[in-house]
Amino acid sequence: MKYKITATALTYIAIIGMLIFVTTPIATTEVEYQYYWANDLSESSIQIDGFFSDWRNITFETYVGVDVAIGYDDTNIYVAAEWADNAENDLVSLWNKTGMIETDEAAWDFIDGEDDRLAVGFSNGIDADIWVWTASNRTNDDYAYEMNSTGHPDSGNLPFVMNTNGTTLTDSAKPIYNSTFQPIVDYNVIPNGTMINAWFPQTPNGSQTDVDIAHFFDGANHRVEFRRAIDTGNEDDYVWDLSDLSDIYFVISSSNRDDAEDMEFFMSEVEETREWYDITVTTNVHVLGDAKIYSTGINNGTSVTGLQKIDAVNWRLVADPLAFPTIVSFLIIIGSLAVVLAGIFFIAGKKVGMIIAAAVIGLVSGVVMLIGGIMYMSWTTWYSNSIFQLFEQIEFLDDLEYGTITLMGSGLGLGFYTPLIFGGLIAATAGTLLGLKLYSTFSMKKIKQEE
Ligand SMILES: [Ca+2]
Ligand SMILES: [Ca+2]
Ligand SMILES: [Ca+2]
Ligand SMILES: [Ca+2]
Repeated sequence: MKYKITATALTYIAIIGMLIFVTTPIATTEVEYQYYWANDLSESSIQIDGFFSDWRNITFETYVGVDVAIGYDDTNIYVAAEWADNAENDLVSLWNKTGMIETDEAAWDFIDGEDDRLAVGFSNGIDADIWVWTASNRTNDDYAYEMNSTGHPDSGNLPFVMNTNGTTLTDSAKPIYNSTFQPIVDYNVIPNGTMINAWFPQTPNGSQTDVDIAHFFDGANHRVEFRRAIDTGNEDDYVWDLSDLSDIYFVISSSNRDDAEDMEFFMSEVEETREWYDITVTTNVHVLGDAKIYSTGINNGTSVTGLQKIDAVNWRLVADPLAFPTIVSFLIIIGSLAVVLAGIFFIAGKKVGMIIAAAVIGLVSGVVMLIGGIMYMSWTTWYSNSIFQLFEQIEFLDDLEYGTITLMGSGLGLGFYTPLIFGGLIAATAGTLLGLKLYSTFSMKKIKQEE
């Protein structure tokens, strides 16, 4: 009699467990919205080598024709930028001697250069750090040229020497070095038609060597990677905390065949960062593969609730027929058959049969959780990659045009752990009962034999 009661109880527990699993959220997830240019790269091990395989999981966005991604880890800030260009141009501007005006006063034409260039930086309206790459050798291969938003360079040797007697290359300026970078002592002896570089490379040092850089041109695209310590220790470098982007602006500028007249560029301000979203997402993945997402969020500090839900989104099951919900569905069908089997045994009064059926139910529930656990990592990866597209359908999030959704935590809700808890309990209890039953059966036989 006690086996009958136990088996009946186990069967009900198994059914209730599965029902709870089917009807409760599979994961309750907190999602924090971050702007694309504040990627936490702690897990990404970025190499400054001009290749972007190390950025493959990071969201790039396009501004002024440049695909750009920005991030940080505990010690560094990183920027990766890629833009289309059909030729690598690296010519600096030139002086061309056209004749003599007076005995010691030559006439010069300024010949525009053709230099490809990218400048990126951060600004808070007061402090700014701008990092410049040029294809020409007026900037160093290993370090970006560093300046502030008014074009004032960081201290230390600059990566170039401008060949001018003034502070500009034009406006009645003239070269002071000859073609071999020697000071010009006699302008008369330079033949007419002589071209002299308006820039010469120089090895940078000091605060001009804080930004590591690497470049690669593949014939169709320039790629540049930058890395700088968050805190360089130099007075002319601001300590940027990209994990708190309040009032920080990213600025960017690029050009094809720049005239190489100066190092000052108009920088486009990319994005304010005052808006910050904390989004709580509850998913309810039914075993047939539909998803419903309910969201509440905070927009600019204002709580936004009562949102649209997205239903009948045939995710996962469509993309991957062997996905988690499908396997769960399959196992639950087996479990249900086992329940029916248990019922038949129950009516027939077969104790061992009921316990075996209960054990099968328990094991099936346990396997649901096991497979669920195995699938969980890929599922959460897919989830974090895909959920932003779903968010875009939510009206209040329409303006979240740029960004990545970071999955901050997995569900601790009943839904996901129900099969483990119920399945584990049932399997353990049923297994123990089965063992006891077999033990007592064999003991009885032994006693009978001894008699
Ligand atoms: Ca790289
Ligand atoms: Ca070019
Ligand atoms: Ca610096
Ligand atoms: Ca600086």
